[in-house]
Amino acid sequence: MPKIVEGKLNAEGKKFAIVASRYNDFITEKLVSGSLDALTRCGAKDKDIEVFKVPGAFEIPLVAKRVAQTQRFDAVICLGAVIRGATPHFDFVAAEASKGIAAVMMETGLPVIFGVITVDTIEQAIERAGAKLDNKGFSAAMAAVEMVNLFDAV
Ligand code: INI
Repeated sequence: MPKIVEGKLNAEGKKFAIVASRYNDFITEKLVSGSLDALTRCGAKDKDIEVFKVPGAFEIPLVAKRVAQTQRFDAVICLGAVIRGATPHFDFVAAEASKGIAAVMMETGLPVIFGVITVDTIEQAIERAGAKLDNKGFSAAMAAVEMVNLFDAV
């Protein structure tokens, strides 16, 4: 039987940064709420969670990098909403956000979670900002908690 190593879902005593874009804030505020719900349900305390607001998804990677470099956090959760219908430069914003967030994770060695919704329509965005597990902010935070615990176990 191989040894299987995976992260528990325990956020007690861990510190989390959320980097959230204000663009499409009717969606991103729901993602932030979903993340906070997941973190507190897993045992994180308010004092151990900080939310950093950026203008749009394009700005997320730079602030995520700066936040990660402070070494004050165990994980960074990036939240945003890029909607093709409302975005002539959708492909640029979505690509830079995803590439940039991945680069920050690899450069800093910290779990940096991709909780950016990239969709064609506002309706799809609303679906992915729904309640509990349908909420991308909730699942992104759960991924952050799992990764932090996995790091402790490796
Ligand atoms: N930023 C988003 O987060 N989502 C979008 O859908 C979006 N649209 O529609 O353009 C968007 N644009 C702003 C962009 O992220 C930057 O903030 C802006 O270009 C300044 O650098």
